[in-house]
Amino acid sequence: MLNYFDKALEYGSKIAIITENNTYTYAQLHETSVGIAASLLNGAADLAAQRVAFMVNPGFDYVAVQWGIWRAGGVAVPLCITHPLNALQYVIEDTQASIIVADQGYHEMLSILAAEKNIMLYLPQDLKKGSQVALPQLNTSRNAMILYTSGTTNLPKGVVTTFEGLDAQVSTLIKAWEWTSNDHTLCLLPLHHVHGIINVVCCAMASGATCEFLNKFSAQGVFDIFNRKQVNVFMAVPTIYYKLIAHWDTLTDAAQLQLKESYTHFRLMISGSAALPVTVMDRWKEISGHILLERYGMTEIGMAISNPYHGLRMPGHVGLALPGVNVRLAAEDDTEVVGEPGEIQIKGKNVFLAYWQRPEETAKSFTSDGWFKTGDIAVLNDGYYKILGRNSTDIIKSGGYKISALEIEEVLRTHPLITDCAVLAIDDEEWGELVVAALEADAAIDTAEVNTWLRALMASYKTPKKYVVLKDLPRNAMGKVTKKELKSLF
Ligand code: MLC
Ligand code: AMP
Repeated sequence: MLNYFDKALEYGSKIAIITENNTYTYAQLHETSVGIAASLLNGAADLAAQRVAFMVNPGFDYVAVQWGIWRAGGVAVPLCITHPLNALQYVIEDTQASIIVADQGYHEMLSILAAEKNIMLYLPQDLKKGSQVALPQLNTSRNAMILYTSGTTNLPKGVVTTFEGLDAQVSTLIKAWEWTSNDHTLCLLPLHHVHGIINVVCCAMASGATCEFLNKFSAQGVFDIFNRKQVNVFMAVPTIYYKLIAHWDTLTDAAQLQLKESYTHFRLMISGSAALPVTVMDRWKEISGHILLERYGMTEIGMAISNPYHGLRMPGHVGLALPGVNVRLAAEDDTEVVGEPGEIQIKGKNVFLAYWQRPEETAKSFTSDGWFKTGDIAVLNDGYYKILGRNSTDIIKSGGYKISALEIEEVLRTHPLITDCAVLAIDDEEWGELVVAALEADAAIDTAEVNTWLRALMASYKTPKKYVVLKDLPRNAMGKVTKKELKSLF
């Protein structure tokens, strides 16, 4: 990771980033990130692992700010650009960020919080003007990034990764998927999660490849870029492939023919972040001629398991352990199991350092002999891992986003007309899983009003897509809500 910066100088005039309005070379990225680092340092020798939160749209400024933070010795905390203020505030306060860098469009929302908390708030363009100063020498064991992930606790946890960890996550993918400086990828994923940050942007930048950005996903927008025949490596979540297929079906024969030609230009198309339905894989092959490469990962570990670049890509399976990543299946007592389903446990330099300021949570997520417990259950078939499910029904995956049922329940219970509630997932062809909620409330409660109220408090993708209202939620003898029973109501 730290040697990206020197490599960027070597790549020099090569195009690093393409946005809707501009192209930027590696030399520009290098120079701009030095300026940003100098401004962030503001006379100090080293940010000394201060957390710098940044809310910058995907594109050149995002990467330049990320690099600038790292080069100044800060810890990069990317904020989700669609989160409402209270969700942003949670991350800013939890990380005790001392600096925020935000695009103009987000300044108004963040300015009161920044002033109240005495946090410096900058625009990316203000920072770019920094002059040349000596930048700190960074050790790879230093903290580099904190990403927030929902889990089995009601509040999201910050996942801390060091430079060494990020390096391991990136280098295994460059090797396994054969990234080179001739590659040209398209980034349409959000940049506060590993899929977009590590697999797309960091792998591209570390390889001297070109990364093109599409800021607002639309199937036609993707196809327009494909038709330019420059993109040759593409990564997305299964929902995106579903949406691309649905749009393809509406196209004229001529438009389909044009796209078919553009697909011959690709060398690799990957799916991950959620289970890829075999029906989507088959249909995509029919349309594009490409066998999607499915892989498995997690915020805490980057990628761990992948179908091979060369060789059999087994439908319904996530593949084999990536180079440098140790994978085992374990029983509930954390002993290894062979030939039967078990929890995926991971060891390797790719594994995160800790949950930010949560030593107990961190300790609980590792076995006594240092394996990270993913909570995902899998089985090995002919040497290929197949994901069977998760050991918690409170974790929901919708369109590739991980959503905590407990987090939503906690907020719903603060509504004055809701006495109790249960949030659960139902299967959905397009989204993988859909969030739904059962409310214990007076039947007269207006669920549309509840939804509007909730959307002011959390990202809209987390809000339930369906509600049922019950006088009493079904409970077992212990008084615990029986979510399985509720599922049938949807
Ligand atoms: C959007 N909506 C969703 C949703 N995304 N609802 C449920 N689940 C989702 N994932 C809803 C919005 O709330 C909105 O509702 C409506 O859909 C339109 O919103 P949008 O923003 O215009 O949607 P769209 O751009 O079409 O987004 C779909 C998507 C997006 C698939 C492009 O969800 C996405 O980028 N997903 C990828 C997430 C990701 O990167 N995950 C990786 C995590 S890392 P309304 O009511 O307002 O109309 C990880 C590790 C690993 O998992 O292995 O990679
Ligand atoms: P996140 O915590 O957002 O990084 O999401 C990680 C989770 O996504 C994993 O723990 C899995 O449950 C799920 N996941 C990622 N890739 C796959 C895949 N290919 N198939 C099934 N589940 C996946």
